[in-house]
Amino acid sequence: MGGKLSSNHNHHQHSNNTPLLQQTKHSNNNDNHQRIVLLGNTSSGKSTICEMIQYQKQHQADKSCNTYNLFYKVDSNTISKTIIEQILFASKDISIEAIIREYTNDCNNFDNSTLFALWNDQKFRNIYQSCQDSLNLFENVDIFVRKLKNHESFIPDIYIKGNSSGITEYDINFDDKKVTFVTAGGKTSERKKWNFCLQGNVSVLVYVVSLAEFNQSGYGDEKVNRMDESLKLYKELMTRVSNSGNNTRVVLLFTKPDIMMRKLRSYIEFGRLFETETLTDLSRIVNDYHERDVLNTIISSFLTETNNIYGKIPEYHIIQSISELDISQLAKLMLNNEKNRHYISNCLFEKISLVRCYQLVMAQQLTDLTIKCQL
Ligand SMILES: Nc1nc2c(ncn2[C@@H]2O[C@H](COP(=O)(O)OP(=O)(O)O)[C@@H](O)[C@H]2O)c(=O)[nH]1
Ligand SMILES: [Mg+2]
Repeated sequence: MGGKLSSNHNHHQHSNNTPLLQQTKHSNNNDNHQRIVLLGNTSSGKSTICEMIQYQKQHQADKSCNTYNLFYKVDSNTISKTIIEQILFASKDISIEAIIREYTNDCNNFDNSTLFALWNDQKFRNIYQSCQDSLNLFENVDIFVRKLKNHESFIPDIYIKGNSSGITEYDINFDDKKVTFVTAGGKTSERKKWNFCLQGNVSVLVYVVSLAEFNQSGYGDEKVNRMDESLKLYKELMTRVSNSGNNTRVVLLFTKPDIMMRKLRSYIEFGRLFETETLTDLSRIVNDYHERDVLNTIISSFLTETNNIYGKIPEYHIIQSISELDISQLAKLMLNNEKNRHYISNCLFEKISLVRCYQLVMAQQLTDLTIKCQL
């Protein structure tokens, strides 16, 4: 697993003696080679972002070619098998084996049809839900199953990805510009390689934070909260950037807003006090389940740290890394040097649903309703 695109990206060895965060020689819009470095905790979406950008570029370059096939490196049956095996391995619920045996006797041969059957079984879904966050299980099984059932063309391992290790470089051409996206694994054991990514020219340093990690524990360390860990790592990184004396462009990228919303709507507790002052850009975001309060609190904590250390507020964007629209907007913003715009994923501006309206009416909380028609 892990969805390695071996033909499209490279693993590199780096020497130890190049200075960190050298002032990039090409720092304006006319650069013909940029180096964009993405760092952040494990599972924050770094590889997904690079692969989605690479996929989109390839698709734009040759619309007639079946890009899905080029990127389709892992068969969906193999991914279904891995999903079931991981849930079986991770769960402490002894009934899981019996549930799986209701659908198959051959525990060496799970495939898509086994996953479809199990995913329809509420007992199996409950077990998955109960251990998902503590055991770092895949978060997009629902989307994966739905897309398979609808026979959609999609790259399965964009949604279900294993942890990456080492440094990976993706060379992508944007018109006359060559951009190298560099990422490194985010697990504790991988973080010492971050320095290598920062050697040499860095056009943009992107720090990626998953908004869904507020209730997750550190990878391999249950005592650590993953969001606190991300903030601590960010502080350390920013201190290094600041000490290097270079005016490196820093972008904070918040991912998984959809999963954050899903968690809050299932009444998973945020467990921290809300920041009272709301960032202007976030004021229009839905707040039925404190989505805006949570988002504002997380983002504000990162912005405050940057301001304390670096003396300025960095750019920030909120994207769903699996959304083609969000990815194309992000690529534009990073390459065009649009430093003052914050991109916020559309998924956070959901219109109020009929179900939610009904709930509000029943709770006598709906005091005013305006319906506008566009003819
Ligand atoms: N639903 C959803 N899933 C995401 C998002 N970003 C990343 N993922 C999923 O999170 C998992 C881990 O992402 P990955 O790119 O491997 O993280 P990395 O460890 O930072 O490289 C993958 O299965 C992605 O599909 C997002 O914004 N929304
Ligand atoms: Mg990765």
